[in-house]
Amino acid sequence: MSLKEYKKKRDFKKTQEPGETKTGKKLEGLIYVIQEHDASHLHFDLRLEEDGVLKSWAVPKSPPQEEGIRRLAIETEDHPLGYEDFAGIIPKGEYGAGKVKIWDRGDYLPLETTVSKRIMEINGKKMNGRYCLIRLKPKDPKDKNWLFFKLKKTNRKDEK
Ligand SMILES: [Mn+2]
Repeated sequence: MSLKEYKKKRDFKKTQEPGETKTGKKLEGLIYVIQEHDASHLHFDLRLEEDGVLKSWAVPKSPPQEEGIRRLAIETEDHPLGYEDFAGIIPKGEYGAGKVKIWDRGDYLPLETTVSKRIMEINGKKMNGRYCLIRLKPKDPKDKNWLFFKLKKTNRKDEK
């Protein structure tokens, strides 16, 4: 987990994005946020707190609010904690230039975490329930393409 790539891509004299991990008040759960990013292509940046950074995926289409919708999610560089509060304009000419809005936020509970798979309970306003992120080629940890979808609600009787 490193912010090297994140820092290399940005000029913090020009962009308002945070340069460092913001320390201070910590929310109860692990951070979950989706930022709508109107860059060269409109996309949605899913970020999940993990090991002191925000793991990040860019979702080119609207996030899967219902079961049965599968979205491509492209793994991107780790972002610093505190980035979940960022909304604003990244200036022209800078990396990711365009408008960033917070689309949804809340917290999440990891249920299963492996190199190529995440199952979690997301508690947001727009996204709620169990979700899965799975690498398209699970045997290739360098592959950046993941699938993101909502899992079926489990009935209590199935959990026995
Ligand atoms: Mn983005």
